[in-house]
Amino acid sequence: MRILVINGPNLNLLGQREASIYGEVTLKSIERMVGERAGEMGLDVEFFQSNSEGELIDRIHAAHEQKVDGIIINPGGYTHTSVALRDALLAVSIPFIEVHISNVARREPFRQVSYFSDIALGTITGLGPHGYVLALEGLRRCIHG
Ligand code: CA2
Repeated sequence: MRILVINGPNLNLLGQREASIYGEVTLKSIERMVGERAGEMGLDVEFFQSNSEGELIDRIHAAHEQKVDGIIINPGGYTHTSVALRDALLAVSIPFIEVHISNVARREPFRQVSYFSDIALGTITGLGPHGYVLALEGLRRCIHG
């Protein structure tokens, strides 16, 4: 089973700024943690981060060609704005879980809208970096039963 983990804009800054909201763990160490758990679970996992909407869309299209079975995505700020990224996920029909590190429900009103939640298998929010590991487990269960 092949899984792709996608992180959107500014998440490359994790662990370097705004630690009070996003914590002190870097994206590299999140990827290491998810990679280790995927290894234990016998899953193939790849990681992609971009600050550009077009690159994120191109990566989702490529995932379709690669026959990726499931996607874990934190669309960052695009969560609340990007019809184009939503359309890309709909176009490839790859099941995905939406992850947010912070509890968006507790934040500004504009963060209460997600262009992804209604088409995701599920959403994990507010559990910090561990949310990505939980998403991996959820994805395997949803896809494999
Ligand atoms: O909580 C999340 O994971 C978010 O997707 C993060 C996005 C935010 O726009 C969403 O509303 C919720 C922002 C990512 C910015 O990440 C930073 C990390 C460190 C320092 C600065 C920004």
